[in-house]
Amino acid sequence: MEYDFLKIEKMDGITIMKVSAPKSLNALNSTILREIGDFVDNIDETTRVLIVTGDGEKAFVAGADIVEMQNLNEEQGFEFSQLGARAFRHLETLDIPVIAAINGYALGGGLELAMACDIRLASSKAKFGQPEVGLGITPGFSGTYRLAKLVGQGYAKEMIFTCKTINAEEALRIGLVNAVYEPEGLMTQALVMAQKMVANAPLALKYAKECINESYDMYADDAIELESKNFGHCFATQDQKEGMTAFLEKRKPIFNAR
Ligand code: DAK
Repeated sequence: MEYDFLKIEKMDGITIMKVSAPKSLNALNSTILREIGDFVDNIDETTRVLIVTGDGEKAFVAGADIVEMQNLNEEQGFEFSQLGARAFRHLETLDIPVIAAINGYALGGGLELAMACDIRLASSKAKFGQPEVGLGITPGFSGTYRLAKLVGQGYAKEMIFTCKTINAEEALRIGLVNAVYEPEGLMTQALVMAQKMVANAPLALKYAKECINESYDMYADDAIELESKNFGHCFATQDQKEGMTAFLEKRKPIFNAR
């Protein structure tokens, strides 16, 4: 499918998905949300790591599109929320690692998009916030859930209740992002991290991601059981044979595509 608001670039197992609506600082309208949903639903088998970023130097994504949301009624508000929530949940549960390269404003739905990714790398110019209650709404693409999960309820409530915007240094301090780079180095660093992941066994990555994602909402015994099951599944893969044989033969492993 051709996209109006997504730019897709592919290289050596890595795909970059760039949200591109420069006139509104990449704000998410329903067409963009549908396009993200479609892209994630149909991601091809050659993609081993996905990088999500925003077009331009100013914004990752400056939120959901306020122009479109302005006149929604209750039912349409629910549908709009579901569109984003569904696409972001599928992104979060993709069986490959997803890195957000946050190049500027990540506000509202933009921060929610970044939080649906596995890892967040930020430009030193990035700014983060959930300004929804100042617009008369709650975060609608799972921000209340994921922000509290990432930074703890206290700080999440402070950000959401006060609409405070924080800079990259503060985001790093509270664990919202993994690392901060100068703007010109951000994509290079995202690619370096992605290449390290591409070099590892795809099915083992998939099982490890599933364990980390699922175990958050499980009892300890269930989480430990899931890890044992997935550990066992690895021994049915060619990648396990190759990984261990390569180690013993003192060479680099060559892993199968996923
Ligand atoms: N929506 C639509 N247009 C936006 C936008 C947005 N979120 N953010 C920026 N723009 C547009 C501006 O209106 C402006 O358009 P023109 O005037 O040029 O036509 C253009 O982008 C450039 O923005 P500024 O002129 O304002 O640029 P500044 O550098 O002065 O300021 C800013 C940059 C990012 C600080 C500022 O634009 C800003 O505060 N933007 C709004 C940020 C925001 O509040 N984002 C959160 C949106 S609410 C739900 C579903 C989803 C959500 C909630 C509920 N359900 C249905 C339950 C999620 C909600 C949100 O994400």
